[in-house]
Amino acid sequence: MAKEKAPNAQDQMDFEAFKKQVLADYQLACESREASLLGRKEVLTGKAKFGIFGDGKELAQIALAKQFQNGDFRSGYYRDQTIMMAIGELTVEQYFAGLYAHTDVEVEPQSAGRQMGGHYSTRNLDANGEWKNLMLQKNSSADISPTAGQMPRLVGLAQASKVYRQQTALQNNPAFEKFTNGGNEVAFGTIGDASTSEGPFWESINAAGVLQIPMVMSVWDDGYGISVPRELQTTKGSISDALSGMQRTGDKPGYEIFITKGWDYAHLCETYEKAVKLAREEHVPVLVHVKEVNQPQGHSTSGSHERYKSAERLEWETTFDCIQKFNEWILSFEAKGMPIATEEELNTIQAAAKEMVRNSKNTAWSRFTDSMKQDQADLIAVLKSVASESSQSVFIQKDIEILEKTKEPIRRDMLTVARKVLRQIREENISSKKTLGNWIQSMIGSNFERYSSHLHSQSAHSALNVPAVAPKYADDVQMEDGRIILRENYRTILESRPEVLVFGEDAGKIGGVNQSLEGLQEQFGEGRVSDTGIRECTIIGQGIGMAMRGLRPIAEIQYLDYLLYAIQIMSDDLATVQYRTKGGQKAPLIISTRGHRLEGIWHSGSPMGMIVNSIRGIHVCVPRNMTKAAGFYNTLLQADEPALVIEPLNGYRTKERMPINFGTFTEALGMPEIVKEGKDVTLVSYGSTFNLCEVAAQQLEHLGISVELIDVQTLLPFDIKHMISDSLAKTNRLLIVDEDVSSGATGFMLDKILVEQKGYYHLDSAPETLSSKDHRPAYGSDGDYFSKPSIDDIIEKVYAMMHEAEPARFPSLY
Ligand SMILES: Cc1ncc(C[n+]2csc(CCOP(=O)(O)OP(=O)(O)O)c2C)c(N)n1
Ligand SMILES: [Mg+2]
Repeated sequence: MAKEKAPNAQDQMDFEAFKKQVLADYQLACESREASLLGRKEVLTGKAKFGIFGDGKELAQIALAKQFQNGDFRSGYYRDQTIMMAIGELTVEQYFAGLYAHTDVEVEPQSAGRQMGGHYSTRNLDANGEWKNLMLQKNSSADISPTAGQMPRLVGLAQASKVYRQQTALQNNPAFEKFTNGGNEVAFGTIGDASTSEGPFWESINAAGVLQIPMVMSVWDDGYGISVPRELQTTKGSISDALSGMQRTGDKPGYEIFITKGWDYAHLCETYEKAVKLAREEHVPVLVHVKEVNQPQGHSTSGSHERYKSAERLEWETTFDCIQKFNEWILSFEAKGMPIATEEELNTIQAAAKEMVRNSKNTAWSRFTDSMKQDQADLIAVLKSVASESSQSVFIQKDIEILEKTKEPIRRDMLTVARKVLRQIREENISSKKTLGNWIQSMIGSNFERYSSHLHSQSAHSALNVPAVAPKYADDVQMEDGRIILRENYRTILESRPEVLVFGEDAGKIGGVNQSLEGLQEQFGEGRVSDTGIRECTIIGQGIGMAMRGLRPIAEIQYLDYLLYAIQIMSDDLATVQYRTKGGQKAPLIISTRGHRLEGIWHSGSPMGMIVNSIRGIHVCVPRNMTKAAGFYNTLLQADEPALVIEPLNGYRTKERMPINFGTFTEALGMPEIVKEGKDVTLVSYGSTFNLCEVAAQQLEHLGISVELIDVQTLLPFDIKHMISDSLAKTNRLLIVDEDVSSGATGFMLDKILVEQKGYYHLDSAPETLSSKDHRPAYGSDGDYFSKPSIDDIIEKVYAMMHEAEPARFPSLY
C-alpha cells in the first residue's frame, strides 16, 4: 500500500487558497440567501410590490460564475441573482433598489426601476449610447419575463463568437476588439425546468445544436413551474433524458450533456469547469441539467408552496437545501484532517451576511425614500403659498398636514394631491395657482424621463438623424428588376462592412426565394450570407444576440405572414431592449421581410395593425419599391436601432431605374412622400396598395378628380412633420387605403392624422378608410379581387366622396 505523503509547503499553500475560496463562496451563498429572505419580507410588509427570488439556486450559480470571463454573456431569468452577484454586477444594495423600483440608474443599474426585481442586466452602453468595451466586463443581456423568452437571443449571443472566430476580416480588427477576443466568449443560458416546455426553448436548443456555438445551457431543475410538477412538463420527467438524442457522438456533432446536483458544490464546480472549457475552446454547445435544486420560499411572493408540495417534498427541500449541504461538506473536511472551518466560524459568516444584507437593505430604502423628499418639500412649499391666498385654505391646509405626516411619500400621491388642489382653486385668480400648475407640469415632465425615455435610441446614431440621400442615376439609366437593385445594394454593403450578415430561410445557397441575394453566398461565403432552419423565432433571436455583440445582422423572415412566429420575441425582447435598460443596451437588428399582394390565406397577409401596435420601439418601413427598400437598409445601417423593412412582394420583377450610388442613398424615416399633387382628395397609402392607388389616381383624373397621393413610407415613425395634415388643409378630404383588416393600420393612421395631427380641423367630408375584408384573403385572382381593395374599389370610394360633396358634378354611379 502506498504511503500517505505528508503535505508539503506547496500543497499547504494550495489548500489555503482553496479554503479561502470555499469560505468566500459560502459567504456569498449566505448573503444571496439572506437577500431573498429579506426581500420576501419587504414585499409582504408592503415596501416592495412583488418579489421573485433566487433562493435554492445559490450553489450552482456560484459554480457557474467561476467560469464566467470578461466578454462572456448571460441570457437568463429571474432566479439568477447569485450569478449576478458573483460576477460583480449586482450589489445587495442594488438588489433592494430594484425591488423598490428606484428610478436612478446610478442606484439601480439593472433597469432604473422599470423592471420588477429579479430581472437583471449590465450597462453595456455609456451615457451617450455608445458601446462600452464589453471585453472589460462580464455581460448580461437584459432579462424579460415571458418564460423561455431568454432563449432566442441566447442563440445569437453564442453565434456571435462563432462569427468572430471565423470571419478573418473581423479578426485583429480594432473596431471589434471591444466585442471579442477571437470568438472565445461563452454565452451562458439559464432556464427553469418547467419553462423548457415552451416552444422557443426547443427551437433554440435545436438551432444551437445545428450551429455548433459556444452556448452553456443550465436548467435549474427544482421540480416545479409554480405549482405544476416536472412530470406534467417534460417527457420522461427529465430534460436531459428528453434531449439525449442531441448528445454528440464520435461522428456526429451535437450537444455535450452534463448532469449534476444543485447541492453538490464539488461536483458542480467540476462540471462547470469541464462544460465551459469545451464550449469556449471547441464551440460545442453544452447542456448542464442541474437536478435536485429547491425553492425554500416557494415560487414568488404571490403564493405559498405549501399549497402544492407534499410534506415529504418540503422535508426533502430542507434536508437538501444547498447551503445546508455546503455547510455539511465544509465541516466534513475536519474528519479528513484538513479543516476548512468550524461550525462556529460558519455561523459567524452567516451572521455577518445577515447583518450586511440588513444594512444594505436599509441604505437602499433610505436612498429610495430620500429621493422623493425634495419633491415632497417643494410641493408643501407651493401648497402653503396656495393656502395663504386661497379661499379654500382650510381644505388645502388639511392636505398639507397629511403630506407633512407622510414619511415615505411617492410621486403618485404627491401629484394626486396637487392636481386635486388645482381643480379646487380653478376659479380663483391667485398668483400661486400658476406656481402650482407649473409644479405639476414640471413634475409630469421630469417623470417622462424617468418612465418613458429610451423607447428608441437617444444616441447620436438615432435613425431619425440620418438624412435622405437621393439615388443617383447614370445618363443612360438602365431599367432593372427590383430584385437586382436590392442585390446590388446588398453586394456593396457586404463588400464594405464585414460586420454585416444576412441570413434566413433559403437566403444562402439559392439567394432568397425572390433572388434578391442571388450569388452573394458564393461571393462572400456561408459565414456572411446563410441559410437557416425554418424557425422564425430564433432567426430573430440570432439577430438580437448578434446585434448585442457589435455585429450588424439582417435577419430575413421569408414572408410577412410568418412574422407571427417571430412577433412575440420582437415585441417582448427586441422592441424593449433600450426601454427596459433605460438606454443601457441596444440591439440594432434589421429584419427584412416581404408582404402584401400575393394570394391565399397564408400568402397574402398584411397584418400591419397588429405589427405596429405590438412592436413600438422598432421602426417599421413599408417601401413601395425596391429602391426605396434599399434606401431604408442603407439608412438603418447608419443607425443603431432595430427596424422591420417590408419589401412589397410584387416588386421583385417590376422594372425600376438602376441607381449608381449603391450603399449610400438613403431614405429618411417618418417622412411621407407626396408622389402626386392634387386638390380634391388626399389619398394615403403605403407598400403595394400604394401602387394601386397610383393607378387609381390617374383614372380619377379622367373623371375630373384631382388626387393628392401620399406614400407614408414608414408606419413607425409616422409622418413626423405632419405633412398629411398639411395636405388636408388643401384638399379637405381624406381616404386611407391598405390591405390590412378594417381598423387595423388604417385605424392607426386615422388616429395619427385626425387626432395627433389635428387633421379633423381641415375636413369637409367624413374621413374614409378602405381596407381588406376581415377574413384572411382568399386564393386566386378572384379571391384577391373580392378580398382586398382593388383599383376599382379605390376609384369608386374616391368618386363616392366627391359625389357626396358635389352631386351635380359627380352623379351617382349606382
Ligand atoms: C410565457 C409565460 N407564461 C407564463 C408565465 C408565468 N410564470 C412565471 S414563472 C412560471 C413558472 C416557471 O417555472 P420554471 O421554469 O420551472 O422556473 P422556476 O420558477 O421554477 O425557477 C410561470 C408559469 C410567464 N412569465 N411567461
Ligand atoms: Mg422550476
